[in-house]
Amino acid sequence: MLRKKSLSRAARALAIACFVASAVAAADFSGAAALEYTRKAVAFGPRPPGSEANRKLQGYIEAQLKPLHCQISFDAFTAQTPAGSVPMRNIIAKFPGSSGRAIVVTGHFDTKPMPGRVFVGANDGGSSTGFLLELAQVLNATSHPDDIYLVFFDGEEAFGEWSDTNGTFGSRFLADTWAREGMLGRIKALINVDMIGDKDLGILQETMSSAPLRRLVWQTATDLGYGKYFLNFAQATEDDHLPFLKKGVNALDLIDFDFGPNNEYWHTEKDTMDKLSEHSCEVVGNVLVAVLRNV
Ligand code: 1BN
Ligand code: ZN
Repeated sequence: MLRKKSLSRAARALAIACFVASAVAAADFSGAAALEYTRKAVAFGPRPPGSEANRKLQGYIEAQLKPLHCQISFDAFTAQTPAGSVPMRNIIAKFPGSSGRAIVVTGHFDTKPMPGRVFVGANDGGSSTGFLLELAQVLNATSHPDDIYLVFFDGEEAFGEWSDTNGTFGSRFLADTWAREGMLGRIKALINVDMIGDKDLGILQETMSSAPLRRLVWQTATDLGYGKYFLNFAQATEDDHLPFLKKGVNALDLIDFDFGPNNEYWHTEKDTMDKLSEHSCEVVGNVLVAVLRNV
């Protein structure tokens, strides 16, 4: 009897160990999966705000999030752009915690409007979308004390030349919404990812970003053996973190802004899937998953 009981105890312990191991395995960030999501997003073709392809991609993002344990909301607005009024919509997935505080990871899904050219933005718009969709899978399988928000921004790109009022349409709108709602004070950290799929990965130190948050990310990368991908090179770069930074949020931009020789793939028809790698997505994914635990 005693023997039978201890056997069943052993079996239960083994079952629990297997369950824990599988939960941990399920929580690993897969660069291959992130790249596959990216490929699906890019297959919609050029995805400028207001386009049919942009709407179809929104449907795809929503369909991937729907089966997960997250609350999906939409932040729709009409942006005044140099090309006129354009409907835009951010997609927000909240993975609830219990601490009352929040961590936000953001990226954009739109591609730069380039009339007459086929700009598919595999890295610029595609990789951030694929990255966030894979991060959603990881968060779905992991417990976390803080609310974690994943935000898919529309309208990051400028219609023509970038300026304070042309570009970051979605992030400016959400920063205003969250300010009104009293959400900004709950945010421990906001990290934006952009162009992180580049095969030749090199993330610059964005100088307007929060220095302590940047140090945490760089230290985490070094600890994981990924130091060489997180450069010593520092440069101010405007992106979707900026509207939040301007409102006092602890925010950081992770961007590889050296895409191809002399950045020649950036905003050109050369920004295609063959310039990306699973490994680059996985490096940034593993670093961010570790940072989310320690921020
Ligand atoms: C990043 C990717 N950005 C646009 N696509 C923001 C940016 C705009 C970065 C102008 C540098 C210059
Ligand atoms: Zn761009």
